Order: sequence, then C-alpha cells, then structure tokens
Amino acid sequence: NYEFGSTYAPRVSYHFNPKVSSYHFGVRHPMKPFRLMLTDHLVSGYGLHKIMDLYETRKASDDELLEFHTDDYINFLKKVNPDNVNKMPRGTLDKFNIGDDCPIFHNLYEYSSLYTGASLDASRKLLNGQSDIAINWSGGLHHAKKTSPSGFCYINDIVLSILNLLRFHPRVLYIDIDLHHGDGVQEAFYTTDRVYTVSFHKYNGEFFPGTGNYDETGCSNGKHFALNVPLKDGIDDDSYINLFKSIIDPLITSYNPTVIIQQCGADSLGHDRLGCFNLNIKAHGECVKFVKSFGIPMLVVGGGGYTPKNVSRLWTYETGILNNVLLSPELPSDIPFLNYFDDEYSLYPVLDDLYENKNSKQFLEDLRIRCLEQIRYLKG
Ligand code: ZLM
Ligand code: CA
Ligand code: ZN
Repeated sequence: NYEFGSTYAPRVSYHFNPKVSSYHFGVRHPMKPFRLMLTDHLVSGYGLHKIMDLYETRKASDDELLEFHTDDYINFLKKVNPDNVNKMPRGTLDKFNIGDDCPIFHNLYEYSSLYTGASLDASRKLLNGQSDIAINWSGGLHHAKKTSPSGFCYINDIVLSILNLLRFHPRVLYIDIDLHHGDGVQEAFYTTDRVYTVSFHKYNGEFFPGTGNYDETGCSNGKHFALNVPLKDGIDDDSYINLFKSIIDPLITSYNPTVIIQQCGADSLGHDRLGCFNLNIKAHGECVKFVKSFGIPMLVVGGGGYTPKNVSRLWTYETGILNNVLLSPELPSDIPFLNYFDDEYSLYPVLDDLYENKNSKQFLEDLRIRCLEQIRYLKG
C-alpha cells in the first residue's frame, strides 16, 4: 500500500454493524448481505480500519423512518414475518409490492433499520464536522418508495440521509453509479432545487425499474435539477470515465453543492450476476476518486452488486481511495473466507471481457452534449 494525494487528507469515518450481513433474502435471491461481511474482512485485512474512525452502528428509530415513509407501511414492515405473511388481509401483499424481488424474510425490519441507522450516523458525522467523508457500504438502497419496497430495497436510507443533511445544507448533490436507475431518490426530490440528482444506468425502457430516460429532468422548482444518463450494454472503462468526468465536472462547478452523496452500486462492474456493463474495479473507483478531488464533504454508500467477491474487492478498493491509499493487488492472506477469492488472488481481476460495447462513439457524444445542455440551465 502507498499513499497518494497528500494535499487533501480527509477525516474518514466507516459505519458498519456486522449484524447487517447476517440476514437472508432467500436461497436463490441475488441480494446477499453476506457480501458486506466479506468487504469488512478485506477492509481490515488491508489495515484500513486503523486509519479511519470506526463506528458500530445502531438501528434507526421508527420516528427516523417516518421522516420519509408512511405510518401504514412502517407498521406493516414491523409486524410482517414469514409465518404470518400469508394470513394478511387480501390485497396487502400487492399493495406493498411483496414478491420475488422484495420477499418477506426473518427480521426484515431489523435489517432495514440497521442499514438505515448506519447512513443516518454517517450523515450526522458530516453535519457536526467530525468527518469529511463518511462511508456506509450497507446502505445505498435507492429504489425504496414512500409507501412500498421496490427492487430489493425496503427503506430508502439515501432519501432519509439527504433529508437530514438538508437541515443545514443548502444544496445536496446525489450521484448514482449503480447499474440501475436511482428512481426512489429522484422521485423524492423531483420538485426541489435543493437536491440535484444524477444517475448513470442501463436504460432501454424495459430494464428495471423502467425509468431514467434523459427527458426526466425534474419539475416545478426542481425543473433541471434531475439528470439521467441512459446507457446501453457493455460500456467500457474509458467511455464511462470520460462521460462521467465530462458531466460531473461542470455539474459540481455550476451547482456548487455543499455536500455530495455518492451511491457506488457494484452491479455496474463487468461479470456481475445481474449486470451488463464492462467496467473494471479501477474504472469504477476512478469515479469516486474524481468526486473526492473536489474536496466537498461526502457521504459514500453501497447499493447493488451481485457477485460478492467483486463487490467486496470494489468497496475495499474505494475505501482505500477515500483514505488516499492505493492498495496492492495481493490480497491479505490471513482473512476469513479467503477461498471466495480463489478465482484470482488479486484485488484487480480482469472484468471487461464479457459484453460487446453497444454504446457507439456517436451515441456517447450525443448523450454527452444532451447532458451538458441540461447542466447549462443552472446558470443565469
Ligand atoms: N422478477 N429469486 C436492483 C433490483 C432489480 C422485475 C423480473 C423476480 C431480479 C431477480 C428474486 C429467487 C439495485 C425486475 C424479476 C424473479 C419481476 C430484478 C428471487 C432472480 C431472482 O432467482 C431469483 C426466487 C430474483 C430477482 C433475479 N430482479 C433481477 N432483476 C429486478 C430488480 C436493485 O441493485 O438497484 C439496488 C440494490 N426486477 O426486473 C421483474 C420485473 C420480478
Ligand atoms: Ca445508477
Ligand atoms: Zn442495481
């Protein structure tokens, strides 16, 4: 390991409760909270826990969840369990969107309040100035709606954290590099100019959640304060990094946010079980490094990511970046679950070799121009 970027040495806090990794969505369900345990072992195996402030997080309270979600929905989450779910009144499961994507599993409510408590603790450290960067890899569940779960997300920890930050911050920038559209966060702040949301994602009108075309740009006071970057399969490192930087740079300069929240969903990596992009770990991390280089306080959360060994590699690498540490490729040899990495005992496996890049130069250039036109509305 060696250090880089000596000019800006942020105080970094790391928010985690090992308990959050012990819940199960069901045997074949792609969302595996265990990936968080794998990440935590890798982070400490590389010695990163010694240079951050570590906080074992608490559960969010009901009152905290009710800042965004409805009474009706929170009460349902609290009382439902695998044994009583089929005895609920007719229509309840449809109303609350319960099914294969969002199943009822044991202690679902506890799981949701734990990852949310971690994001709220992290936002509090930024608010009171004790941290410049606060990390919660168990958060980032960007699809959850006010009245229902969606896409593996039950409580929207991002919306709740942003609401908390808005108490003192005039302008919050939300950046989402998960493979999927950050619809829950976009929707929650669609009519305000105090939160700017931008999401990069796969889009074809069908791919989950179906939204996120470039014509969704906000409404009312929020007109021009939402930006969508719809991409096709197979985007590669250079195209993604170039597009990301050429959008985020003018966006930060024009909007001048006082705090940034970055969702780092790992399903945009190549070889993801649900993914279709061709990004390597270093390219994903470059987007985090670039945002950090502006020196604005950051809340960094996880999100999707369905090939656990690569999720944990990515988030460990990004924990290093946020601490100005470049991690050596050799994995620490003394960590539990080392056998999960027996495909290649490296932090940087080759992931860009699976999909054809369907994003032509022309398509990307047109998209970039369209995005810059949107950003230009901020001036004047
Ligand atoms: N079926 N089991 C991303 C959220 C993506 C909706 C198509 C469910 C799956 C998927 C669940 C074991 C984030 C859709 C899918 C099958 C309707 C999605 C359970 C496999 C399984 O084997 C599976 C019974 C399951 C779910 C695949 N679901 C793949 N893609 C998406 C939701 C969340 O990464 O953005 C943030 C954490 N749902 O495409 C269907 C339309 C439900
Ligand atoms: Ca996204
Ligand atoms: Zn996703």
